[in-house]
Amino acid sequence: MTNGINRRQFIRLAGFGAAGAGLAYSGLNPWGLSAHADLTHTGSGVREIPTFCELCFWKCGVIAKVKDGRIIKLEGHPGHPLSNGRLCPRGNGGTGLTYDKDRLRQPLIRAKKRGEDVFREVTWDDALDHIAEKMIYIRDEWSADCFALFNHGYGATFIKHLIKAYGSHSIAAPSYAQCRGPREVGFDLTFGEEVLSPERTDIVNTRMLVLIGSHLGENMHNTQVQEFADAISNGAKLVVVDPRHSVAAGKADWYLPIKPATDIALLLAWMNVIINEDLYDKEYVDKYTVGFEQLVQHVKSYSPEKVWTITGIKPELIRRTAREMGHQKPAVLIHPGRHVTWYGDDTQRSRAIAILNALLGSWGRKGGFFYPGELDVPKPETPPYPKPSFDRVDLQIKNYPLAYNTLASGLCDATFPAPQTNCQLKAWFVYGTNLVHSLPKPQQTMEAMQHLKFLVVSDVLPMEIVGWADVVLPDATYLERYDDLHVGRFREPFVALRQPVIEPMYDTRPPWWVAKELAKRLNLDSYFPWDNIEQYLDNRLATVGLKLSDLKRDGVKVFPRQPLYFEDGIQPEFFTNSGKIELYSSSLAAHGYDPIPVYTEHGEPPQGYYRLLFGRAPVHTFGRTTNNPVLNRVIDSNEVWVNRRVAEEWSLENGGDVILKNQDGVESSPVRIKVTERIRSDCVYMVHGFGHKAKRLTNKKGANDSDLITRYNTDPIMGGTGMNVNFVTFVT
Ligand SMILES: Nc1nc2c(c(=O)[nH]1)N[C@H]1C(S)=C(S)[C@@H](COP(=O)(O)OP(=O)(O)OC[C@H]3O[C@@H](n4cnc5c(=O)[nH]c(N)nc54)[C@H](O)[C@@H]3O)O[C@H]1N2
Ligand SMILES: Nc1nc2c(c(=O)[nH]1)N[C@H]1C(S)=C(S)[C@@H](COP(=O)(O)OP(=O)(O)OC[C@H]3O[C@@H](n4cnc5c(=O)[nH]c(N)nc54)[C@H](O)[C@@H]3O)O[C@H]1N2
Ligand code: SF4
Ligand SMILES: [Mo]
Repeated sequence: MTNGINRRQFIRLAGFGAAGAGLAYSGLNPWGLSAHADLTHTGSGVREIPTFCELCFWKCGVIAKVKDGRIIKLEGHPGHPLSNGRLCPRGNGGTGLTYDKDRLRQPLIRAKKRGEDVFREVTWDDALDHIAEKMIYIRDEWSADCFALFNHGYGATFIKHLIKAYGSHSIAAPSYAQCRGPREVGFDLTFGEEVLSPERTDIVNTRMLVLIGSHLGENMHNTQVQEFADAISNGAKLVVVDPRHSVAAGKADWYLPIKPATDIALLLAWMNVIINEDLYDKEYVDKYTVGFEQLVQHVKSYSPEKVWTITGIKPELIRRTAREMGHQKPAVLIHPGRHVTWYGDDTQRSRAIAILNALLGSWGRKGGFFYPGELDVPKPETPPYPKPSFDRVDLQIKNYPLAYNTLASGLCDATFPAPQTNCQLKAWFVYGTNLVHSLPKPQQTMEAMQHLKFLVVSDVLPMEIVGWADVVLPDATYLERYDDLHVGRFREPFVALRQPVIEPMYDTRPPWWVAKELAKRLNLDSYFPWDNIEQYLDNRLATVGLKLSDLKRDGVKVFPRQPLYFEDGIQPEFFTNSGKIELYSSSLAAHGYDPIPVYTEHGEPPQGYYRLLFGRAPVHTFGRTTNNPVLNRVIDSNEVWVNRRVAEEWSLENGGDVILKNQDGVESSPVRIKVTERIRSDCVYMVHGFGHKAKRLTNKKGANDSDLITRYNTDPIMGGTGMNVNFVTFVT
């Protein structure tokens, strides 16, 4: 096992995995899909069918090679802007999901106590009738808003539409309050726009990239990593700020091994140098920003000398890197990161990143942040959704005035009896998110589920969350189904099609079909004014002059590039209170928060404890791929990174196993030790997603970071859950 992956070896394994799996391919087509008669044939009976990936949320274009109804290979779509002809290793290994022998095969209804993971097999009619009955009961007895939807992934589109049509707007994904929410709020407060996904970062054209924790190369979002490699080979300067010497740090011109939780101080010190030495973009700052004078006053106290004592980064290094930023501006990108819910002051850290970018004039500039292309592909008209019966349920308990999206953690909190609120959630529909792994405080999530009247889970594998369901819906995988069109906004706007490259295996069904069938049972047919998905897609594509048959053949249609930067015609417009880039935020001031970010101290690990940090492995996506037999041939477990000096103190041996125990006495499963100089001595690190406990999953190796996250700091501005605040020690 190795973290470095050999691409050629990997592709060979991917092919082997697919061929090695036993297939129960069904030629039956009971829910109205036409055969793939019009798809491209190549010689030797291999068909090449375009679609897009769902192994993570980047949505790369895929070409599936299919022979005799079996997928033999997945390759990058050469014409798709998010893949450029290549997939990341996870995408290559997608067959391992479809052909995973552990897959859910049949709808299930709970047979014993909730959480005991014992079920009986039922028909789709039984399962759907049961769900519809419960949805009506919850709406009649309380209100539709008491039926929440947790979702992640593109398959949820029609389920979301169904839940809104039914009358609930209690809908959330852990990709907001547990991931990029604080970044979007921080950038929106500053520039009046969000960073979005895929990120609008012009990495390929940058002359200087600053990565603050963003571990590109381990975080494998495809085109970002491709552009990162291009930028480096084009000579872009690279600064990596990370307590751990990441893969990206190995490429860096300057590596700053920062003390965890002190990044805001470093960002303010960089601003201090850039302002003091007149290195900022004066014309840009004068023209487009407000609050410069307040910022000048504010950063005075963050001298490199003082910040050295906070961050451990030497003043010369702070000055040297700041000067380089000034020299390379405006083609400098202080990367906004993605998973930014670290310490609870994450909106403020994101604000600090946004402000530094503004000083360097990089927003709306080549090599900084571009303006993604726009494309409107209208959906068919349906009746308006019913009005919510009360204000957002997640905000009933504690208000976060600047949370633009519903908080998954907030919905979980609102499931507990709370007399002061006018609604306690009574039921959950969980689509494509393993809440026991992705929300902090898993014990609390499990307790919340015991309060529910009803819980339905749609998944592809028997994950932890599935074990808690009353009804389990076995989803078709992304390679077996249509979903809604992906209207992508990158440098060019584009429309991409997800289509089945094989028929759904076993008794699985696509989510559009589930949504439409439930709508029938709930008298919501008018919200689904189409007979089958192909008709829906064809009609929607017609609004931009396309036909479904074209996209079935081509997979993607890319529209012409629009201006990307201010210099090529984007009108500088900022949708903030002042209409300018807000270095000083009037919204934050109005709500009683710091209008300019302030560094605040976070607790130190107690004696003998180390801060628990976590991240990604290049071949896995969270826990969703850690059972994938193809990807497990490369990495099938995680390890805990321990600094050499710490390992010596505790007599920990490289390659041995250890149990971690956190500050609340919670212990992990045994995990392999990696003794290394590549991490500071005040923290340890592991990859998230391993250590499954669900009984019907094959791979349970490694330890689960989520078990150890029994505390979090809530972001006071938008409710994000900062999870890097747990400390662990070793059980020896
Ligand atoms: N401890 C800890 N918690 C974290 C993170 C962390 O690093 N550590 N990361 C955070 C981040 S950045 C994010 S974005 C979130 C992600 O959180 P989640 O989106 O919850 O990610 P997963 O845990 O992978 O859960 C995905 C679930 O979807 C299922 N699934 C996969 N494909 C399909 C499909 O086609 N259909 C259906 N119906 N189900 C499918 C998988 O089997 C799995 O059960 O987690 C956050 N939480
Ligand atoms: N292969 C793969 N790629 C993925 C994913 C995946 O599951 N697998 N998930 C995708 C998703 S949804 C997301 S959100 C992204 C997440 O990826 P990123 O946004 O890049 O990463 P994070 O998880 O926030 O950060 C992990 C890194 O931050 C460092 N770090 C921890 N604490 C601190 C600190 O206090 N200061 C600094 N400067 N650094 C710190 C850790 O050492 C680690 O290197 O990855 C995406 N790409
Ligand atoms: S980055 Fe990888 S896993 Fe994510 S969509 Fe692209 S190929 Fe799939
Ligand atoms: Mo994420």
